[in-house]
Amino acid sequence: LALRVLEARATAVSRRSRELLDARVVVAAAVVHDGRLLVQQRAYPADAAGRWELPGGRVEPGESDHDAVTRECAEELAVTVEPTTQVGPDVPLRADLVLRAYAARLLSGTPTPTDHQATRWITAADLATLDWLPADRALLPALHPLLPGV
Ligand code: 9L3
Ligand code: MG
Repeated sequence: LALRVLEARATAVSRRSRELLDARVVVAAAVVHDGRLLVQQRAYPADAAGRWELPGGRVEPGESDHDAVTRECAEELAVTVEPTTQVGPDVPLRADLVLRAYAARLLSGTPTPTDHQATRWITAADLATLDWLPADRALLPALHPLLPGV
């Protein structure tokens, strides 16, 4: 009996570790161009509408983080970007979902929102003034050094 109890516990522990390892990723792009950061204003859902975020979205099964950054920026903004290194920490969105930002270079296009209320190119001084989504706000200390000082 003791052995079966131990086995059951081991199964529960390994299921939990698999859940943590499988945490899904939402990527975000920190596109800096001419000393400004590209941000966009959400249109939905209601509690996020009007608030600002880095462009991005969920990584699809089998897709790399970098490919997801490029795809999301093409879909949401009609621009071509090249992602590079991660910026800041993984920020928990929910128990099974994290937000992961990557620095990215603008290769071509003019940002044109397809799914958002607005886009803006902001300066370091603007960072503190926007009404950010909470997860994106956690990235501000890591975003600040990407922009020229004021
Ligand atoms: N999210 C938060 N900050 C961001 C992005 C791109 C996304 N910079 C959150 C909002 C949603 C979830 O991640 O709850 C999925 O993002 P999307 O597919 O709605 O863009
Ligand atoms: Mg999105």
